[in-house]
Amino acid sequence: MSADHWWQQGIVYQIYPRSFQDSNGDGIGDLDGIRARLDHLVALGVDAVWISPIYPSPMADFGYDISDYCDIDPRFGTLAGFDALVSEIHARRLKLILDFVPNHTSDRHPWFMQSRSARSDPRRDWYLWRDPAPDGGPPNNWLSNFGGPAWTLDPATGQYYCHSFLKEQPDLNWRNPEVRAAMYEVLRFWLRRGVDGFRVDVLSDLIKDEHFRDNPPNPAFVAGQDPAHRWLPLYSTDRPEMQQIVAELRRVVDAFSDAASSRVLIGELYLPLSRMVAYYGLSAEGVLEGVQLPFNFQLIAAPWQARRIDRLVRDYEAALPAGAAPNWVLGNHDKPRIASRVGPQMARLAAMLLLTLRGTPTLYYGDEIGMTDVAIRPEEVQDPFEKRVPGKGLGRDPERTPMQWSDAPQAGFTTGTPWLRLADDWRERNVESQAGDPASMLTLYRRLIALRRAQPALNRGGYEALESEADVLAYAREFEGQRVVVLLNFGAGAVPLSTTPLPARSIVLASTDPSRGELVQNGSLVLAPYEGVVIGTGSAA
Ligand code: ISL
Ligand code: CA
Repeated sequence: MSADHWWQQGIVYQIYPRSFQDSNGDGIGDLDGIRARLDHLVALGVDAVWISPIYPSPMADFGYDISDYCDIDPRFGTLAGFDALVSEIHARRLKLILDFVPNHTSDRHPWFMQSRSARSDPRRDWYLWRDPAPDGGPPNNWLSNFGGPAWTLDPATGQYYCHSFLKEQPDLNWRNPEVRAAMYEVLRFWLRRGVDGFRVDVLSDLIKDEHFRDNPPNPAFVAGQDPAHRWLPLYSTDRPEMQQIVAELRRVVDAFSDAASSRVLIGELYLPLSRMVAYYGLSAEGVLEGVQLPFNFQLIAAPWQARRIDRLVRDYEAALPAGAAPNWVLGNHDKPRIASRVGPQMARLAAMLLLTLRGTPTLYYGDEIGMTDVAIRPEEVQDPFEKRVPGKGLGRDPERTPMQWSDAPQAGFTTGTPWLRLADDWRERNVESQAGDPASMLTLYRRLIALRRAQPALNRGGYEALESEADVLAYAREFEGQRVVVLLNFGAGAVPLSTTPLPARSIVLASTDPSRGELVQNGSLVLAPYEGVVIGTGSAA
């Protein structure tokens, strides 16, 4: 496998722009704010920034409802400001990945306003319009991911339109060639401005069943859980026709790639493993024609036990088509934060796992300082999902709170009132306080990232699962004869390692335990509770 592309060797950092840095005191993060904080990314050592949507939007879903694909929302900045950001990002040898939201527009997008204006409008077919069922109800049983039916009646024209999310997010009709052409032009617009790739929102859902058949019941559904899971999304997700669209998207982006700068597509896919890897688009000739990185979210749902994660990594490695680039994710703006899911000690282990597995890591802003989910009072809820399906723990505000930069007022995020409350711990937990602390989460992240960069075995090497004892996950990474062994103790007890073979003349290159030294005595080692170590023969980072 050639590992020459930046998106294979690099590390992606996700910024939720509302919450990263406000530059003008309105309490909402913006592009100038991001520009002012690029040095944090450089010090951290990441390679690419993915910014969640920054386009003009009524903000019904905080930017995932787009009313103009080719401009910047005034709350975030201007196109000129965007161009300045691109130059500064590139000047720092970082890459920029934008969020591309092809499944739906805002209901305020001119395309939808035209489409809904009359059945005879030339843009009518750009969206999914259907007659009511015989009883006047929705055309089928499909559900919105955010609660309620996926259909809303437009009384003026007497038809329902489909929306996989809010009614303010009507789904585009990707069977219509004009829609495809228009959306490919959107990609070209940003590629010409120099962006290095796109994270593609809900990639699996663009094409729906041509007969709009009812989804079948989900046998695993338990009353009280997310109501959207009542049916299996058989006819609304991951249809066979998706593969052709994915290949088309890839060709659009590839046309802008050259030896000096290859552009990347990252697909957001919540699918079972065998279906997720299909989005690499393996052709009959053995060529990968799909997205280069179908997001691998398995660590987000995984039970945090060594044996379970060992199995999951092996299965993933085995399922990858030849030449496919793996990737790993611990969290994002839709899921509870890793530090809250597994606790502060295990979050350090999780950082080591993310940064030593084979494949591109994506890091969610704030995780590098161990930010946790923040309880949001009912009267302060911002997320439309929580508003529509309250009290089930589905809301996404807790993982979207402002970045904690320092112990200055409002954690240095804004001089105004933040759009969402800060975590209570911001005076102690922030970038400034952790930067000089050898025991901090930030120091651990910086060290692991530097080590990954310094050790070809970690960023380019193969993956070899190792047998190990107790609740320890063990694997080796090897590149051109250089071997690194990773040992992660998921258990609450100390583990004297006796069976895992360590490289000759081993030293500890990194540990989650800041008090651990370099020495490995007599080729053996006792792992502390929840300790992870990287063992190799080079010098420690
Ligand atoms: O159904 C899901 C997974 O089981 C959801 O997580 C869903 O796939 C996911 O929420 C899609 O997320 C993306 O699209 C949404 C937006 O609200 C999210 O923030 C975005 O990441 C609609 O654009
Ligand atoms: Ca602002």
